[in-house]
Amino acid sequence: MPAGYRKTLIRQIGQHAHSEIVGQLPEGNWITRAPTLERKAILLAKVQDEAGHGLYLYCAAETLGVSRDELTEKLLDGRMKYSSIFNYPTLNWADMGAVGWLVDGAAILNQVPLQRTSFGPYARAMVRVCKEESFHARQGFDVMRKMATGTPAQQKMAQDALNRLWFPALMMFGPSDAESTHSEQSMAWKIKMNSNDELRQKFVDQTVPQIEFLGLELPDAGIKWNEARGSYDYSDPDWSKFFDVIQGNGPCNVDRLAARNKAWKDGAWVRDGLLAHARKKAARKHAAE
Ligand code: BYC
Repeated sequence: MPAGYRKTLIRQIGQHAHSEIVGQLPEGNWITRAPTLERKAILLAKVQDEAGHGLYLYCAAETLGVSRDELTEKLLDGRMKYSSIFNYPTLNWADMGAVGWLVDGAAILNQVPLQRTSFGPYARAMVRVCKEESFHARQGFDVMRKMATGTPAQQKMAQDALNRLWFPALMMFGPSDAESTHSEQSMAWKIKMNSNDELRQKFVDQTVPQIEFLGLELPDAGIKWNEARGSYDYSDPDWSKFFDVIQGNGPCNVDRLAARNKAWKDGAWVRDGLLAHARKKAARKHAAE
């Protein structure tokens, strides 16, 4: 395997795994405050799914010769990135709808093509991840539908969540193709199957009719159907904000990394205990042979 191919895969799969793990935090924030028992059970299951996605992805990365501890340490000291979207706060219950609908919706568009990526362990992990993400996106849309057709206060919360998360969701696909450093090589290697702008356009085209169905206002005055292109025109996100967020200066970067560092530190005794148990088991097996 060429060194560059391996390095790019470790970067992308590792960052993807970290995103799943850090991505539990904004939604985890609402588990104790879900409005009904049913919504709580659904949200809890979704957040657990994200932990599972992280696990499949770390396992896929391990097949490339990098350990999970090594990847985790690089996340914790800021050497590796995770998706920019998880550096925004979740301020009201409608955000749980908007995250499932927009964030998981964007993730699906990006990940469905990755089921055909050239590296088997990554492609196979994506099959299950995509099935689960489809459920996540639908539950998000369902929360959003309930809020958007609810009381005037609920409708306002739904609109506010859409307005705040729209541009951050567009940024999930990465910088514009002109500024994407890895796209050309990654597409040649089939690590990436589509360019950032292609997937972003697909997301806009898929989501605008859903916004209209919900009866919400469009979050961007620049959204207009373009007959000649057969697609919606839309305004570019403020890319300076995107680069600021991925450099560590988003609204929640410090909190997110602090939460992951605390979890890693607090969980040390569990890891030590499991390793001690595994060593004892192996020694017993060895003695019996
Ligand atoms: N956020 O050359 P480019 C989820 C970085 S989890 C942060 O275009 P590439 C979910 C990029 O790393 C969703 N950084 O990069 C979980 C590079 O910097 P480095 C995560 C970003 O890799 C829980 C630089 O910008 N999905 O769905 O060719 C709950 C130049 O960019 C971002 C994946 O990870 C960003 N948004 O393309 C709910 C999918 N965008 O590394 C949901 C797999 C770019 O040189 N990953 N950067 O320092 C990919 O498909 C690609 O890595 C990306 C970026 C399209 C994200």
